[in-house]
Amino acid sequence: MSSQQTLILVKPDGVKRGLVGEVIARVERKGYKVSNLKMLTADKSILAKHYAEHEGKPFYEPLMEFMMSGPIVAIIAEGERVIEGFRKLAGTTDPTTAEPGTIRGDLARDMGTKVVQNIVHGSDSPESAEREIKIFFGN
Ligand code: IDP
Ligand code: MG
Repeated sequence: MSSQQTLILVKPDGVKRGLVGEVIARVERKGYKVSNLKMLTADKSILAKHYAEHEGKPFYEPLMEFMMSGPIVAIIAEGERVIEGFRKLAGTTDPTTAEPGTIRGDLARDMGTKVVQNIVHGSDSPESAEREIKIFFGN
């Protein structure tokens, strides 16, 4: 398989807790290359595009509020099978049951909030990666 790019977001909880370096270090130690990165505070229109698949779900509005609650860091990472590889590094969505050794398993837990705060986002397919990279970095 040829080299891929994925979109990683360090969510507001990760930035507030000072885990930007920890996330990047894990990506780099795995051997992926960081090819672009920026800090921003997301607005509703960017998040509505990014999370379009979740519109109408019970956690959608809390997710939007949470993602706007502070700065985030958007990262493009590159490498062979990086989309799948970063999802494994991140761990499953629920941080309580995410495997130890993963970002979410090691660094997050259920905080009793309406939306799960789990430090990172990672694209889940080549189509999502292409779409999400355009949303955050343009063409
Ligand atoms: P993912 O980030 O592991 O790909 P998605 O299903 O795409 O998970 O959901 C996007 C984000 O929405 C999750 O990372 C999490 O922050 C939040 N979320 C997903 N499912 C739930 C839920 O059932 N309750 C609360 N928050 C959720
Ligand atoms: Mg997802």
